[in-house]
Amino acid sequence: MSMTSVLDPHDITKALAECAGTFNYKTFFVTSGLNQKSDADLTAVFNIVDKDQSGFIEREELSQFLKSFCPTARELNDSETQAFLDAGDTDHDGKIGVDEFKSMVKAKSK
Ligand SMILES: [Ca+2]
Repeated sequence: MSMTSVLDPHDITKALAECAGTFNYKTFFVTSGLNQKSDADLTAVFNIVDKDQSGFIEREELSQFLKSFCPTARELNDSETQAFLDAGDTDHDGKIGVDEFKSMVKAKSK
């Protein structure tokens, strides 16, 4: 399973371009089309981001989030990674589980 089997490559490119300066996870989820995907698709995406297959997206994997979509994309900086983690880590265990990931992706933007 690869990102491009779940998401349209053009949408990925567009979403990554929007993150060149500042990463906004809500914008990314919308532009990439992730927020419209099925549970099964989001599980597949989660499993790609969870590189070590631990069942969680840890801080290090989160900083590499954009690289999971395109190897040449940039890393998230510390404050972006922290904001992303804070947004998804509802049980405060310092990592993001699959249900937390899905909730974050599906959350309506305010
Ligand atoms: Ca992991």
